Amino acid sequence: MSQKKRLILVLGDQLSMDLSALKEGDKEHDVVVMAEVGDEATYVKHHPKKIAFVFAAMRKFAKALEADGWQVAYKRFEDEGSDSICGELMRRAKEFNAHEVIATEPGEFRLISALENCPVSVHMFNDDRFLASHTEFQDWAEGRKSLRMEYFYRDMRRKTGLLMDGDDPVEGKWNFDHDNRKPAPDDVSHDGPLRFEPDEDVQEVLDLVGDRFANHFGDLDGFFFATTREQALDAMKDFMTNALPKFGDFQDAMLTDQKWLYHSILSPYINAGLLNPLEVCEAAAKEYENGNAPINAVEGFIRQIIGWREYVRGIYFLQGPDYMQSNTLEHGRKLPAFYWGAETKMKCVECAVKVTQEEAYAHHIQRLMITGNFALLAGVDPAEVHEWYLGVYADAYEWVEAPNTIGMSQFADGGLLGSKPYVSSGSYINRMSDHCKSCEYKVSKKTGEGACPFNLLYWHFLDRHRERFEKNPRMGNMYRTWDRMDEEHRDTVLSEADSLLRRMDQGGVI
Ligand code: FAD
Ligand code: DLZ
Repeated sequence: MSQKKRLILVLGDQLSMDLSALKEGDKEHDVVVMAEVGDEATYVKHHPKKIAFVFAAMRKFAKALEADGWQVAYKRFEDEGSDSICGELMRRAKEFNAHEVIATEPGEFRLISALENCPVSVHMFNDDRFLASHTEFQDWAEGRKSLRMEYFYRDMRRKTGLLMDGDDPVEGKWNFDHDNRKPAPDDVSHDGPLRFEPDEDVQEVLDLVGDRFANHFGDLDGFFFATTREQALDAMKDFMTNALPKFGDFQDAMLTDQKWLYHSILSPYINAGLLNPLEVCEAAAKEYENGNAPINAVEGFIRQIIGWREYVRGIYFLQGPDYMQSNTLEHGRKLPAFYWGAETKMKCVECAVKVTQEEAYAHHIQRLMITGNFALLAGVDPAEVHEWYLGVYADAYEWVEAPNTIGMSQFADGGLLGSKPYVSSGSYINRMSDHCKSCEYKVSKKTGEGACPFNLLYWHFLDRHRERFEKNPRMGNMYRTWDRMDEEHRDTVLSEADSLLRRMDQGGVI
C-alpha cells in the first residue's frame, strides 16, 4: 500500500534547510507547503521592505528546496487560495489527500494557536535553530529571584564553548562591555552592509509589494537585502572582515549621517533562517582567534546573539501570550504621529524614524534610547509601541520584538529584563551622538524656550513614578538630584513637560 502524503509547513521565517519539520519529512512522499498570505502580511502593517524581503526569500527558498528534491506547493500572494496559513493547509490537504501536517513551532503565539486550532491535524516540532530549548530555559529560570541575562549568557558560553579557555572565559572576563561605550567617532571607515542589486525575481516581488502594500509605512526604494542563504553568507563574511573589529567600540554610538556605523545588519537573515546564529558566532570567534578582531568587539557581538537573542526568546515563551498586554506603569498615551514620519523638531527622533522608514532598520541604541526612550518618558501605551516595533523592522517577529519592547524598552513587565527602566535625558543622547549639534532644541537647556523635550520628560517620568522607583538602588541618586533642585524650578519643569505633552497630543509639532 502506498504511504499517505503529509504536508510540511515552512513559514516565511523558517527558511533553513535543517529546519526540524524538514528533518522529520520524507522527500519521496511529503509535500512542502509555503504560502504568501494576506493574514501574515497584514496582521500588523509590516514595512514594505520587510514584506518584500520575506516574500522574495521565501520564493528563492522554495526553488532551493525543489533543487534539493522536495515537492513544493507554493502559493504566491496573487495566486488564488486562502488568506491564512491554516486555510492554505486545509486547501493543500484536500488537494494532495494529505492526512497530517508537520510543522516547526512558529515564533508567535498567534500562529501557534492558529495551527493548534486548525481543522487539519498539525504536529509541531521544536525549533532547534536556537541554543536553548523551552525546557532548558524554564529549568534555568526556575527558582531564580531575578532572571538576569548575564548568568544565562555565561551558561550559553559554557554550552557552546565559544570564547572559552577550558572552564574559563578567554582573557579572564565574561563581559567586556566596559570598553564598548565609546562616543560617536568623527568619521566611519565602513560603508555599511553588503548590498545586493535586486534580480528579476526580487524585482517582481518589489513590483507586487509596491502595488499591494502602498499604504504601509516605509519606503521600498533602495531594497538591497540578501534573499538567499548564499548572499546572506556573503553579507556575514563582509561584516566579519570590514566592521566587526570596531563593532564593540562604537556599539552605542549614533551619527546623523551614518545609518549603519559598525553594526552587522544580520538580524533579518538570522531571524528568517538564512543564517544560523551559531555559525555567525563561530565566524566571529574565528576573527578573534586569528587576531583580526579584538575581544571587546567579538565578545560583545557574540553576547548579543547567544546571550540577548536566546534570552529574550526564553522570556517570551516563559511568559506566554498575556505578556503582550503588560502595562505595569499604566501608560495610555497614543503613539505620536512623528513615529509614522510626521514632522518633529527633535533631531535624534527624526533620524531614528527616518532610517526606520527608509531601511526597515535602526540599530539597537536608536531603538532603545531614542524611539523607545521617548515613548517611555512620554507614557505611550506599550501595546501601541509594541505594534509599531513589530511592524516597522525587517527583523521583527514577536518572540524577539516583544520582550525587547514590552520588557527592555518600556518596562511594562515591571522589570523582568532590567533592574531599572532605560530612560535618559538629552545629555546621554548628546554624549553618544552628534544629533544635538544640529537640533532645533538646546540640549543644555532644562526649561524655557528651546529646552530639550528629553530633559523635561525625564524628570516628569521620574516624578510621576516616584513611588515605584524611588527605592530602586540604581535610581535613588536621580531622586536626590531632583529633590535638591529648588521647588520653583521643579514646578516649571513639570508644567513645561505637561504642556509639551498636551501640544503633542493635540497634533502640534514638537
Ligand atoms: P548588531 O548590533 O549587529 O547585533 C548583532 C546581532 O545580535 C543582531 O543581528 C541580533 O541577532 C542580535 N541582537 C542584538 N541585540 C539583541 C537583542 N536585544 N535581542 C535579540 N537579539 C539581539 N531584534 C530583532 O532581531 N528583532 C526585533 O524585532 C527587535 N526589536 C527590538 C525592539 C526594541 C525596542 C529594542 C530596544 C531592540 C530590538 N531588537 C530586535 C534588538 C536589536 O535592536 C536588534 O537585534 C539589532 O538592532 C539588529 O541589528 P543588527 O543586526 O545590525 O545588530
Ligand atoms: C512576516 C511574514 C510575512 C510578511 N508574510 C508571510 C507569509 O506570507 N507567509 C508566511 O509563511 N510567513 C510570513 N511572514 C512570517 C510569519 O509572519 C512568521 O512565520 C510568524 O509571524 C511567526 O514568527
